Amino acid sequence: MKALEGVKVLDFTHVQSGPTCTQLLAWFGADVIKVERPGVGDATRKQLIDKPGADSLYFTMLNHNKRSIEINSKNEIGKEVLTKLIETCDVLVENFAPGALDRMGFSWENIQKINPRIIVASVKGFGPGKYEDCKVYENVAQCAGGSASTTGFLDGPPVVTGAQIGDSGTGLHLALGILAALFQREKTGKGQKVLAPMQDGVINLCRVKLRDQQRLETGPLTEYSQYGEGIEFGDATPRAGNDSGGGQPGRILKCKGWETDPNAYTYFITQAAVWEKICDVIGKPEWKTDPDFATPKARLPRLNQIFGTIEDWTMTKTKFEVMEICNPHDIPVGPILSMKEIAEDEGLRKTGTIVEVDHPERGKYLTVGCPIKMSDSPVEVTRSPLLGEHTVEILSQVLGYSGDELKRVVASGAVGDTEKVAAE
Ligand code: CAO
Repeated sequence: MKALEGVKVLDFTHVQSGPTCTQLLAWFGADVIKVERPGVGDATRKQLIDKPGADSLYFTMLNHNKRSIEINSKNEIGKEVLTKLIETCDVLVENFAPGALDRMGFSWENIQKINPRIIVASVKGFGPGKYEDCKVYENVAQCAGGSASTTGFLDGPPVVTGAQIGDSGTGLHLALGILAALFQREKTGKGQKVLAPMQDGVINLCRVKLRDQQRLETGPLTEYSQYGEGIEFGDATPRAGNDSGGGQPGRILKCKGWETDPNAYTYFITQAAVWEKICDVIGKPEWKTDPDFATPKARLPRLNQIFGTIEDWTMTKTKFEVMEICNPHDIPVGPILSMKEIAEDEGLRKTGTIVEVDHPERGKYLTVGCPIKMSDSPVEVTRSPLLGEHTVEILSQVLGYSGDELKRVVASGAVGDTEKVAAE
């Protein structure tokens, strides 16, 4: 038994934002039917190719546990098949450019007429307003959502983050909206429209930076490094390097080996509750009673000196030794783990967060499994589908096409290469 068993999802998504959402729904147990353009499929299948002839890691890592059907949504018979899928499914998820679904003839009004219980969930770059018609990719959303302007160092340009907060972040937001809409449908019997604009999702994740924007009105942001450095604040939340975003000052500090290893660093948080223990660990017991260091307020203008001294200590240890020494004292620290270290982490493999999957075209590869763990809805990650792998299965088992009806649909070419599909 899985949490979403019995829920059918018509997955009209492509690239990253939409597919991350439907992949989560599939991991929760929904039957996710991915509709792809005949002969072409999701553009990511053939992007960033590492093994000629095989679906890319970009595609395989975003489309596990789904079934694939090829349908030309601009062809009359293709539209007939899609209409039947809309009748049958509980949720339609899409992240086409604005207006694309309407141009196919599937406006919200038309979809509601076909199936009033269906939930139509969309990712768009922007919400209603002057940018609503724009196409958007990850980094555009990071820039328009306040992330880039607040990431990086004060003396450098805005920086985008490696975490795909615009795409995968919005996919998560959308999944949450879909689940809430399914829950509401239990009481109302009606579907609804769910919209997750990427800009809004990024702004939601940058909430603390809007907090700081408003705090600027009443004075400098004392936990930012620039405060201790005597650099004046402007009128917008500045870039804060690796300063902690919360009320407990923190920094990234060098560890043993930093000269040659780009990831020999630790994050170190000088949480007030454990300040005295930090003083003992780094060999500065006198700071416990020194009025310049004894209170959080007194420490704020001296953060560069404090973290400089802590770094003198961390540089004598590896990032893992720092962790082993600090953890027993409840001092919050974290090693900067490289993707190589994460890929090799046995603990993450045991919990199913890093998973090895076998694929007929590319062999074994690593992926990120479901990051949400449920005690009564276990996740087994299965490989992504080949293009149109389930076309016949879905036409016959889900939509009930058989005999001459099935032959008519296949012969039309609306569901992929006629000969190939007929052979199946
Ligand atoms: N059969 C026939 N046509 C199909 C089809 C199918 N199965 N699936 C898609 N198409 C058509 C669409 O109808 C559209 O045609 P029209 O422009 O004539 O209406 C066309 O394919 C292209 O769709 P698109 O505009 O969505 O795709 P794109 O590659 O040009 O743009 C993207 C990609 C991501 C910029 C755009 O889809 C978008 O802005 N999406 C919303 C925001 C989003 O999710 N961005 C994140 C993507 S992840 O980085």
